[in-house]
Amino acid sequence: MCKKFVTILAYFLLIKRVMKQLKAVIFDVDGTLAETERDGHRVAFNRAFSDAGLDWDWDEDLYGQLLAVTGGKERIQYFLSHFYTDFDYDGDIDALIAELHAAKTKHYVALLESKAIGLRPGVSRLMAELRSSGVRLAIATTTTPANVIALIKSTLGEHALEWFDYIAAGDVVPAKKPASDIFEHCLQEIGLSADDCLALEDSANGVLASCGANIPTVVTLNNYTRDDDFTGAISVITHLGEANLPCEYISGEPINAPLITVDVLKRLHAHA
Ligand code: XBP
Ligand code: MG
Repeated sequence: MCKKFVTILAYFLLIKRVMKQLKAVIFDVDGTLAETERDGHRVAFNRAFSDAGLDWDWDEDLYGQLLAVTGGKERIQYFLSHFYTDFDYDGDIDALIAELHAAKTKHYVALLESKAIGLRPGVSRLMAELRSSGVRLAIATTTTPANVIALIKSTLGEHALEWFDYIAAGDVVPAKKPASDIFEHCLQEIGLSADDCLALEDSANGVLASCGANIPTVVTLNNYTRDDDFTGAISVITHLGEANLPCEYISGEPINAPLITVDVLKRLHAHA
């Protein structure tokens, strides 16, 4: 009786795995599509501070610490509450933060328009492969929608905005990553369950968010996130890889390939 039950359960699990289909890949933006933080967002924040007559200067190390908090407005708040507690301001601090952030967004978009930042290895290649295999694309990010649009336009061209079924970004949900809200919102908009999708992330906060929404997740780490805790991710690799620049496996399910292709993603997804 017990043996029969185990056999049925084994068949059930096998069928479930065979029937599991990768229908969409949900991309994070900052750190995953492009290395935008150090030479993009950080620079834009500093320009906005300087325009406002503030002597705040976020150097590369400080910015790495500030990345513990997602969202630009939230990051400025975190800076004031944890790093510059002596800041004395008589006016409405929330209004000041909102103004600084709006100015920062303008500087950031201008930086992208000047082509200051390109995509990470393999991003464009993988997107093209996914599209020709019929796997849908979506985005789930903490960053402001204008930033995502500017990045896609400046790197892939305006037409590429149509490649994405949905772009979930910024304040569209009340709680940013590591909360799972942005991924849950994205799933709802694209009409798929977590099991049908795979998320590509670069940070611990991102993995907490995607795994919190039960989406199998692969990580491409970067300089700011290489020491992050990626518990819950299927695999961690250096980047997606190009023909002349193979990716390196870091941890989790082995990749056994120089490039992250649609087939590799399907295999990882099936194992999740
Ligand atoms: C990264 C973020 C963002 C950007 C700044 O988001 O945390 O806050 O650093 O963008 P993700 P804003 O990794 O989810 O793409 O200033 O527009 O918030
Ligand atoms: Mg990220």
